[in-house]
Amino acid sequence: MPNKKTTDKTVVNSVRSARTSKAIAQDFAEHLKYDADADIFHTTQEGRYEALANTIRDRIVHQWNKSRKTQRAKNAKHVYYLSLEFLMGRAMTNNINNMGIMDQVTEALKSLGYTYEELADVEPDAGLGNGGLGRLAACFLDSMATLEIPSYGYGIRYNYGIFKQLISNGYQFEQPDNWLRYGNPWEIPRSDVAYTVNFGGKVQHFRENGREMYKWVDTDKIIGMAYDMPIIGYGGTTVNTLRLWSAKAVEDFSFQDFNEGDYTQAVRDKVTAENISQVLYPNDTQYLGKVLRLKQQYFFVACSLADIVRRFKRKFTDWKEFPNQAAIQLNDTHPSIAVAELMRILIDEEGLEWDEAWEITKATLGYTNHTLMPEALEKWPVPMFEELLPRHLQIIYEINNRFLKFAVSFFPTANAENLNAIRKISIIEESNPKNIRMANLAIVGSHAINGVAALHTELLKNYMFPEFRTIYPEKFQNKTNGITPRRWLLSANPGLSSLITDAIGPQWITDASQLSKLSAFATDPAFAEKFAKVKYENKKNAAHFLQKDCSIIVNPDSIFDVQVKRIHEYKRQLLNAFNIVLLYQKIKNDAAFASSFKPVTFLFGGKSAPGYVNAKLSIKLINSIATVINNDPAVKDKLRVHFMPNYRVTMAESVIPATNISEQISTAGLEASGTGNMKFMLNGALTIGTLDGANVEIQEEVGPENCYIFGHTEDQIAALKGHYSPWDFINRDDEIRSAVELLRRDFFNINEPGAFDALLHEILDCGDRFFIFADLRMYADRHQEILDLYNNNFSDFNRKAILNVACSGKFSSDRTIKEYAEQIWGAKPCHVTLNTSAHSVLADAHKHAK
Ligand code: 26Q
Repeated sequence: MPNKKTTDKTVVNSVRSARTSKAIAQDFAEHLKYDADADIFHTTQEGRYEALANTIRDRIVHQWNKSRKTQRAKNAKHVYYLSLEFLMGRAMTNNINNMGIMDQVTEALKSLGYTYEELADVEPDAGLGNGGLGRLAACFLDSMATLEIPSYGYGIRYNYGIFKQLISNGYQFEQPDNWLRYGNPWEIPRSDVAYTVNFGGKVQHFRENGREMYKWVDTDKIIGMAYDMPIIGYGGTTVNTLRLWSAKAVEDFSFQDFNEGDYTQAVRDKVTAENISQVLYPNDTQYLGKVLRLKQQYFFVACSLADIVRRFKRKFTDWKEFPNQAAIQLNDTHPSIAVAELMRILIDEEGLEWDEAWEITKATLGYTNHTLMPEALEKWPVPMFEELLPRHLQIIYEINNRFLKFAVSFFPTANAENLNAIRKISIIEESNPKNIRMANLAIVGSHAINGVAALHTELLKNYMFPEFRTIYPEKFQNKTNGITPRRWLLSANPGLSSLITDAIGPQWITDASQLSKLSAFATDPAFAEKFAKVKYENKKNAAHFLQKDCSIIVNPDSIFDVQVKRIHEYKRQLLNAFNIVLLYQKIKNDAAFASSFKPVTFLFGGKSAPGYVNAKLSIKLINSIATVINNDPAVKDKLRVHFMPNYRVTMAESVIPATNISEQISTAGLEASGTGNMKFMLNGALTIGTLDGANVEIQEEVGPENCYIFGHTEDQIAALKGHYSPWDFINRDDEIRSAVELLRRDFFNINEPGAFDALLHEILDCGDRFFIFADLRMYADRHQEILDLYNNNFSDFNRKAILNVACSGKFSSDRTIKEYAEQIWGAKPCHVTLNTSAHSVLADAHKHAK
C-alpha cells in the first residue's frame, strides 16, 4: 500500500524519468534554471543545449544502472573493445532516437518556443578518432548495445580530438580541437574508478617458496581516472558504457619544490603526467615511434585490464573462468601491449604459472587487423621499451622464445627459405636497434585474428602473414565491416527512413536484411518518385549545411559526386582530380559535349596527417583546380568543384544522404575495407569504385549492373609492379596527355608556379606508386557512363539507387557484431527489461536506508 509520502515522491521523480512531452518540458525548464543559475529569459543557446542534454541524460540513468546490474547478476560474458579511437560524433540525436522519444522532445521544445535543430546544432563532435578505424569502433558500440551484448568500450579521454582543419589559400592548416571547453554533459566522471599506472623503474628478481618472482619497482606513477559515456541500444533497453581514461598526476604538485621557491618545477611533473591523455595522434597509416604514443597505449591498456580484472575478482576466484567472463578485442595493434600486461598481471600479481597464464591470455584476446600497408605496422625500439616497460620486455622475450621453439617445427629444415620465415615471424626484429613487432605479438597472443573484408583477409593470409597462417591456420577469420543503420540511415536520413518504413515497416531498423523487401518497389513509379524527391530534399538540406558551415554554395539541381575520407595517396583523390581536369578540357574543347553536359558538383572532404607532404599538396591541387574551374565562365553552372573544410562525422551525416555518386577509387589491394562506401550505398548513391576492400562485396550484393567497377584488380596491379611506367598510359591517350601538360604548365596555379612540381615529379617520374594513370582511362569512361545514365535515363538511375539501398543489408554492423559474438567472443545477448514508467528515486533511497 503506497502511503501519502510515496505518492508525493512519484510525482516529484516523474519529471526526471517520465517520457511525456510535458515531463520533458518541465525537466528541461528546471535544468535551464537550476544548473546554470539562469534567468529563464536570458539563457544562451549553449545553456539550452546543456539543459536539454541533461534532460535526456536523466532518462538514461535508470536503464543504464539496470543494465549493469542485470548483466552482472546473470554472470553474462562481457565484451571489452579496446581502441585508441572512438569517433563518436554528436550524441544527442542518436540518444534520443535510440530511446524512441524524438517526437516528445520536439514537442516539449516547441511548447517552450525552441526548435530541436538549433539546440542539437550546438553540440561539438566527439572527434576522438582519425577515420575508419575509430568510426568502426563507434558503430560497433551501437550494435553491441542494440543486440544486448554486455560490453564496454575502453579508450582515452583525449582533451584534444582530431584537429580542426582550416583551408587558407587552398592549403590545410590545423587548429586544436578543444571539444571539452564547455564541458561534456554526456560523460559521468567516476573519481572512485581510478588506477595507478607504472612506468620506468626496474625489475627485481628473487625466489620465494621455490618460485621465481619478479617485482617491478621504483616506478613513476600516473593515475588513470574513468569517465563514462552511455551507449544506448536501439529501443533503449540495454545501456552499455564507453569508459575513457584520463591521466592525473599522483600528486597535484610538489610541495617541496613549491616551498623551495621553484614554482615552475612544482607543477611541471603534474603537467608531464597529464600530457598522456592530452591529444589524439592525427596520423593513420604511418607509425611514428613516439614515446608519448607508447605511453598512451600502455596507460589505457593498464587501466582497462585492471578494471576488467577487478570486475572479475568481485565474483570469481578461479582464473580458469576468466575467458568465460571476458572477451577482449584489440582494435588493431594499438592496444596489443595487452598481451604482455595480462601475462604480467596473471603471473606477477595473481601468482599463476606461465603455461596457465598463457592459455588464459590467448583464450581471452582477439586481434583485428585494419591495414595492408607495411609502413603502418607498429614496431617499438627495444631500448625505448626497456626504459618504459622493463618487465613487459622480459615477458615479451619469453613469449618469443617459447613461440620460436614451437614455430621451428613448422619450418624444420634449416634452409634459407625457412630461416627467413623464422626471421619474419619473430616478435623481435633483429635490426639495430632491435624492434618489437606489435602485430606479431598480437597474433601469437590471441586466439583469433581477423581482417575486415573478404579480400583483405585473403591478402592478410597470403601476403602479409603467410608464415603465421601456416602455423595457426585456425586463428585467421574474416569479419567484413559494417555500419550502424541507426545513425547512418534512421538519424541522418529521416526522409528516406520514413519512406522505407511506410513501404516495408520498421523492422529494418534492427534487422537490415529486411531492406531487401525494397527491391519490389524499385520499379514502383510512386515509390520511385518519392525516393527521388527525398534525395532532392536531402541535397537542399546539405546545401544549407554547407553554406552555413563553410560558405560553400552548391546547386541542388546538379549531380552530387562525393569523395570524403582521409586524404591519402592510396585512396587516390588525385585520380578523381585528374578526371575532373579531363571533363573540364572536354567541355572547353568539344562544343557538342558541352551543350549536352548537365551540371555536376564534385565534393571532396577529408583531413591529411599534418606531416604528410603529398597528401597536403593534393588538397592544394584540388583547391587550385576548383578555383580555376568555378571561375571559368566557359563551364559555368556545368562543373563545380569544392573542397569542404573540416570533414567530420556531422558533415558526413549531412552530405552522404545527399549524394548520387560515391567515389571509392583506391588502388586495388590497399583499402582494407572502407566503411564510407557502405554509408553511401545505404543512402542510395551509386558506387564508382575499384575491386578493393568491401567494394568487392558491395558489387556481389547489388550486382555488377548496379555498381560501377573499373580498373586493375589486385592481382593485375601485382603483375604490373616492376615494369609499370605511367608514361605508357599517358602517351597513348591524347586527352590524358594534354591534362598532364596543363598541370605541368602550372595552368591551375599561375600565381604559385611550381607549387605542384614535387607532387607531379612523384607521380610522373617516380613510378606512380598508386597506379593513377594505369586506371585513369577506365575510370573516366565508367564515370561518363554514370553521368549519361543520370542525364538520359534518370528513372533507371533512380531504380539502381533504390536497389543499392535494398541490397545494403549485409553491411549493417549488427551482422558484423553477431559474427564476432558467435565466432570470436562466445558472447550472448543478455536481456534487460525496460522500465519507462516514472521512477521513484526517493522510494529507492528509503528502501536502502532501512
Ligand atoms: C599508429 C601508430 C601511431 C599513431 C597512429 C597510428 C594509427 C592511427 C590510426 C594507425 C592507423 C590508424 C587508422 C587506420 C584506419 O582507420 N584504417 C581503416 O580501418 C577501417 C575500419 O576497418 C577500414 O575500413 C579502412 O579500410 C582502413 O583504412
